[in-house]
Amino acid sequence: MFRVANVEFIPEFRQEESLEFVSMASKIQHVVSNVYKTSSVARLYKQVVISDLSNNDKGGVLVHFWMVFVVPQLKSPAVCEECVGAILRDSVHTSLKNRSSVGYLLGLPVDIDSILVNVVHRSDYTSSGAGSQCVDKLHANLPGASVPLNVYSSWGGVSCHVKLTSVPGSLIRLTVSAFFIEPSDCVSEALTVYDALLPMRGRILHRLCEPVSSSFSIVSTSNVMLLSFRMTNGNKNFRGHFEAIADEVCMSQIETHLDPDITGKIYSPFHPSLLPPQSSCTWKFETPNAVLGVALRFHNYVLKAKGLKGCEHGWWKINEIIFCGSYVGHNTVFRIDDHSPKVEFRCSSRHSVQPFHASYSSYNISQPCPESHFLCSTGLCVEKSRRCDGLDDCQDESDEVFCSRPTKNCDGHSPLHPLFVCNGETDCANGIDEINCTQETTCSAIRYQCSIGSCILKKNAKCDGVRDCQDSSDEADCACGRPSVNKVGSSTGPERIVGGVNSNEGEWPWQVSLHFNGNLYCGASVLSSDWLISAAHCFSKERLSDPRYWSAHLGMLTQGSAKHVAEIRRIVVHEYYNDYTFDYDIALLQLKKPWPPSLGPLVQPICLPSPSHTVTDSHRCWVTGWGYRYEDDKVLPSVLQKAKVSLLSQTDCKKSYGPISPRMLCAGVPSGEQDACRGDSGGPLTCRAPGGGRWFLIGIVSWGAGCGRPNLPGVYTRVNKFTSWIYSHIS
Ligand code: 4AZ
Repeated sequence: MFRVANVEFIPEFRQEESLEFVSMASKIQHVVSNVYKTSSVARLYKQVVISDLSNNDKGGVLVHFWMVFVVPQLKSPAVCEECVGAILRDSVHTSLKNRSSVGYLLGLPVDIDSILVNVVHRSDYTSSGAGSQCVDKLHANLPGASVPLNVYSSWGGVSCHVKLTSVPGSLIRLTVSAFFIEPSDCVSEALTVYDALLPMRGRILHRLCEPVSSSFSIVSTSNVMLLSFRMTNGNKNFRGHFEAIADEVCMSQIETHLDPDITGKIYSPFHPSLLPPQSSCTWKFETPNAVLGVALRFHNYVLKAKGLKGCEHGWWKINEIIFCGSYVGHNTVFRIDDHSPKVEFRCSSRHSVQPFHASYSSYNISQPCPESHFLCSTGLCVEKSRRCDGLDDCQDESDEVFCSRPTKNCDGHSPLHPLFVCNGETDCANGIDEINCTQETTCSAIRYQCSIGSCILKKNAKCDGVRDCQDSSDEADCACGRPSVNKVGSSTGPERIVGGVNSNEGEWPWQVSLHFNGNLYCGASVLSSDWLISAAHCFSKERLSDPRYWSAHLGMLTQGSAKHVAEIRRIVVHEYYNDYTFDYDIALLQLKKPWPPSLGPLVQPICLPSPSHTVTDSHRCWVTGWGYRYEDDKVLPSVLQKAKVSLLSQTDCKKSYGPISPRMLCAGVPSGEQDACRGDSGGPLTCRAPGGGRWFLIGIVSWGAGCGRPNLPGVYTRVNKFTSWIYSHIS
């Protein structure tokens, strides 16, 4: 698109059929055509179509157009996005004298700064152009007046484009009240919202591929928006509305109260709408006196000092120091030890992101937490008595690291440390740590919760072959984690991989090899007949998130000999996954079709641990995969490798890597000899209780410093932190 200056916008320009549109469009078409027909890509250029004329508050007319280039594969570098844009830009003759950005493009006054050329998928432009099944244009004339917008698939709409415009200077807020579709690959059923009038790839505000039942809204960065609907036949529909809204200047002066219990709130721009791709805010705080600072309590967001990498979810400048924001699944408190700080927030992301808010209050700089409280790294204050009690009160385990090993009070005079209670291992010679384990007790993260809601002390009650819950729920859904072949430990091949050996057929029936474009890319594990679990980082880049490129090889020992190859319907990446820190590195994959039950012995789900599941020293843990055997290996093994590893405490893991999140778990051996490596990512770390218990998925291969290095263990996603997230998607 570009802006033509010195032309007055008239409402007729909104109608493609009007004489005014046709006359203006043909003039522009002629100019653009001439530019490309006399350019270096003349032979590849086919046509230009002016699709829309709109106006913004800069004056003149914004021209939205698409062009077709037919490009033999060999010549594709000549028609890159930047090159095609540069041809147009270079053809605009500007005069250095009048310092304006408007120049002349074959006589047409064009604003050179407004030129934007974006590559579009062929399938996207055909549906917006002549071949489209429905194109609708809606205009919001009055700020604040809501325009209803409903789309049904019985329109026959396999693909429908709805173009929204609003008065110049305003923005568009789209509210999605409900969207009923079949969750799938994000291609056949999806709503893509563009920050443009054409489906420009670089201008996607938001993409909806899952059904929506609670309302939310999206704000554009100008007065245009395009909705691209794809719905298959059936009872699919969209309900919502849009309106023109005024741009927001997010800036305020805030005086906090003397009483720290009196709070106020700050919000991300356009809250509770999603945060638009380019946004900024400035808050200037003032506390009643110099001994009071400002505390910001976020609901699911955290500020951390900026590291070497950039900031993914917001950039904060607080009294000239830079912090990065990211989303987390818990509260955090950020304290600024200054009585009049200036807090600047800036976000420039590719898409709209989740909104955030924080409550602010004064706090006593010399004593952030009340008497007898401990200050967590998350900024929360917890009672000192909760330090080293085995429970993650701080939400980041900062109250549970660097604890001395608890003493065993086996004499029965003082309470036993929760670590020893009912963990399946006799820690006290008199056995008192393992008695009355099925008695009902108050619930907490370290206790097993039965389906009826009551909790018992036995940590690993799930699928252990003993009915512990009154409702027997601990022994339901236990067709998992029991391979028919059980020869773990026997070596059937030469020592190789990072300290691994060849596995046996049927030994790891939940192991999956995930292939991207036909090549091994990651591992995964079978959770059920149609769900797999893997690591989010396997799918984090644009093409990697498209399920159509992936296939899952099940029941396989040697590459190429899978018992079953499955296609993927959809990929669910955790919403808090952080590409910089690898926090929340977990993803679920739904298969297009369930694998046949006849694969039974060679394909089988792994058991999911309950949140209270605890791995003790007597458990045996193995990591498996077809990844590299040395850090700088060049060839992948063809036979599935297995390596025995031990779990490290969070304290020891931090000694190697510094800050790691509670969602991470380290495993390895001190020498480093046994480890996971590139290609193993997403695959399982499974552990089993002694005495023929079932295998549980304890970790997902995530990251590490190199492979097989001493004192640098492999880092895994801690699966029992995600039990309810997993069930919320797969059941
Ligand atoms: C990787 O690049 C990777 N040594 C996986 C695991 C480890 C290192 C790297 C752990 O996928």
